Amino acid sequence: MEKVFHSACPLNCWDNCGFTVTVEAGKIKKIEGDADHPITKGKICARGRMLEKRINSSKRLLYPLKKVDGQFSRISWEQALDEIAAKLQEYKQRFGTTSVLHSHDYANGGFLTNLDRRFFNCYGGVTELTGSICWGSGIEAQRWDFGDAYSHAPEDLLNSKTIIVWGRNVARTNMHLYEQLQKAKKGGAKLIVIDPIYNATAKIADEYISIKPGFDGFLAAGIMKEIIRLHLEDKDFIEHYSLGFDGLVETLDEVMLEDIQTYTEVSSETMTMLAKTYSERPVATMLGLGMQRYANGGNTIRLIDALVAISGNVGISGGGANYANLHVGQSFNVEAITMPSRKQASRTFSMMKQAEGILTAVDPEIKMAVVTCGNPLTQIPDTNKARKAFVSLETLVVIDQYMTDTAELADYVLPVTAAFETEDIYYSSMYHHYVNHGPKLVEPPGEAMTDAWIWTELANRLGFGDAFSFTREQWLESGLSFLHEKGITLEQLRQRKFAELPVEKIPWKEKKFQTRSGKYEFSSKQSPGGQLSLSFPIETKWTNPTLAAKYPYTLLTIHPLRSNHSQNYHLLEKEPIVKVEIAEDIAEAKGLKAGDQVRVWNDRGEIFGTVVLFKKAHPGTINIDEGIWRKFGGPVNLLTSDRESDNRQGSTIYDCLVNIERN
Ligand SMILES: Nc1nc2c(c(=O)[nH]1)N[C@H]1C(S)=C(S)[C@@H](COP(=O)(O)OP(=O)(O)OC[C@H]3O[C@@H](n4cnc5c(=O)[nH]c(N)nc54)[C@H](O)[C@@H]3O)O[C@H]1N2
Ligand SMILES: Nc1nc2c(c(=O)[nH]1)N[C@H]1C(S)=C(S)[C@@H](COP(=O)(O)OP(=O)(O)OC[C@H]3O[C@@H](n4cnc5c(=O)[nH]c(N)nc54)[C@H](O)[C@@H]3O)O[C@H]1N2
Ligand code: SF4
Ligand SMILES: [Mo]
Repeated sequence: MEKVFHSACPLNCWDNCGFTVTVEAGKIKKIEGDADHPITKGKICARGRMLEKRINSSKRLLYPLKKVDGQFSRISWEQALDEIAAKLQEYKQRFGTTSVLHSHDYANGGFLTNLDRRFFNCYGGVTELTGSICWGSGIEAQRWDFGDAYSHAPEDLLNSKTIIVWGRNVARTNMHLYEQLQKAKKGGAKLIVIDPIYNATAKIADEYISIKPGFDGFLAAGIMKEIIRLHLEDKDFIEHYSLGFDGLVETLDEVMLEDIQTYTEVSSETMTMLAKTYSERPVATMLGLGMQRYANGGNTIRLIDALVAISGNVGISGGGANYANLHVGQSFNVEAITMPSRKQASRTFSMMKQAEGILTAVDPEIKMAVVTCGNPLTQIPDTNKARKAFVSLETLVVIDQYMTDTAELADYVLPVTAAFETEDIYYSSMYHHYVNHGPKLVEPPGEAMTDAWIWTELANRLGFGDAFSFTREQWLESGLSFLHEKGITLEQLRQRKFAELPVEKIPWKEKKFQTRSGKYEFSSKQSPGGQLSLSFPIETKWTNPTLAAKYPYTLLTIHPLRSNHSQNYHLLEKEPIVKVEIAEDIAEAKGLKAGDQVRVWNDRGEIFGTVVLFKKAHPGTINIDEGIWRKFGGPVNLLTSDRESDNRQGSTIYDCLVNIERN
């Protein structure tokens, strides 16, 4: 007999959809959208539906594996846990706890995936990762400007006169925003898309502005120069609620509009048009993550924030510099789960520099790494360096559902449950402010166990089992403790499927900011961010002409349509290939046509693939989607750099010059 249950999408995504899941004879049969969900309203994407395949696939890891003489063989949980615990004990005694690295990303939005941090804190504190390849530069930038990164509630978009989608691939990555855009357009709002790629969102825009990758900060500066020249700035906001406007003006004075036109390859008329548009409030700016993955990423977001602020679009309905919504995550008691007070030692590497850290750390060296919710061999920059680093470890433990590029290098691979095989709550600090509940619906295959069980078993062996003697219910309840007074409890979530979190719908409405000064900080010598600067990406003809002569094209590596990063490629019906999308001018210059086999390379590596012509892409632009497994010819991170961005919290993976030739 079929039965239908509620659940939620676990994938790292803007949308955090509500699901209905059909179960028959103990198996997941079908995943659909939950029509009751107030934001996602019954619609989900192919990645969500494909979770059925991810759960039921015969390629799932079923047993603990140990590598001996280069070959994996099945071992018992008892043996795996005893041996891993013994290694952890040995490294702690011989070298200290920071000789162990915890490498992770955020592949599963379940709250209890945070228990990995509890484990490593109770162990004594390991080498941890800071910053983020994903959104790090922009988050840090908004902390400097506003004090935190908050967005307007999705429904507020319908109050906007103009919506500017700036570097977000909405139709592909954020489907419910795409629906909102269509609705807003029907209601009369104007849609402008700024992106080097003429993507599906650009196609529905009233204006599409093609920009040279990495130069959005300059574009924002150009628009601000025009706003000031035309006396369109919001003087009241600047005078009463901000700090450092003079510093901003000084920065803007450093560059002429003509130069901005040259760098951005956007006309000055367009900048004037945008200046006028921004002054006709309310304008909602929907920032994406693409444009901050450059060496100047922090300054880029700061300059766009400044544009939103001087045009009077902060704290008003229909406005906002909407980038992420950390207020969502702040609703949960994360510390109750991670127990930071138990940490005695600490060392950090940035997420971007984890391979470099493994290769160069001394006192202590990194002896062991444990990978959770991440696939660094595919997803972190500079794959050749990553491979060298992860291979160099004495002990590598990977906890995953599949034999990924990273798992293949491991000494121990531990099979973990997937969503629907265990209860959790799901939220995303990216778009909307609802938390969703996901019950346990089916038994895991083989001997796959929950992350929580693995940590508990290891903790028992290492003598801190007391910190793990709780049930899943107790942990979930303590994570929800800030919300109990609002009536949000696990029991309530189980019954109602989701809950609206007490998150400000129009952030900064009172114009009281969370910066040290309490004001919006454009640029200030006292502020932690200091002076704003107009800076370049690092791999350009302006900053490195020799490199640009050798590698004349900009490589973007955007998120794939049908996969969440590396999670779905191996489940697609047709075996994936590396598609090399090239702008028309490159095809012409190199005499390439669709279907040609090419090599794309730079000093860091090379990748081979098949040409796809990129209609109306910004001249000189190539894209290869991220996430492709090594066995399918990837990953494109073979070409990207592990440099950190200007504020050191973000990656520079799109700041990447390459060359291309027929293979
Ligand atoms: N289908 C799908 N959806 C996803 C994901 C996925 O893997 N697959 N991943 C999820 C995750 S973790 C994230 S972080 C989000 C990311 O969501 P997005 O921010 O939408 O995605 P990105 O692929 O990072 O790139 C966004 C856009 O930035 C543009 N871009 C690149 N460089 C520049 C630039 O210099 N200037 C401007 N203006 N635009 C630029 C690209 O052309 C692209 O259109 O998506 C989430 N949703
Ligand atoms: N070149 C390039 N590189 C990029 C990006 C880009 O745009 N271009 N995007 C970056 C971005 S935005 C992000 S967010 C990162 C994503 O990087 P990752 O999070 O590393 O990538 P994923 O492929 O989503 O997932 C990693 C692994 O987690 C496993 N997993 C899923 N659920 C669980 C669980 O419950 N427990 C455990 N232990 N494992 C689980 C999956 O099976 C998968 O193998 O990649 C970054 N890398
Ligand atoms: S991947 Fe994103 S859009 Fe797709 S179902 Fe999951 S949350 Fe929804
Ligand atoms: Mo991400």
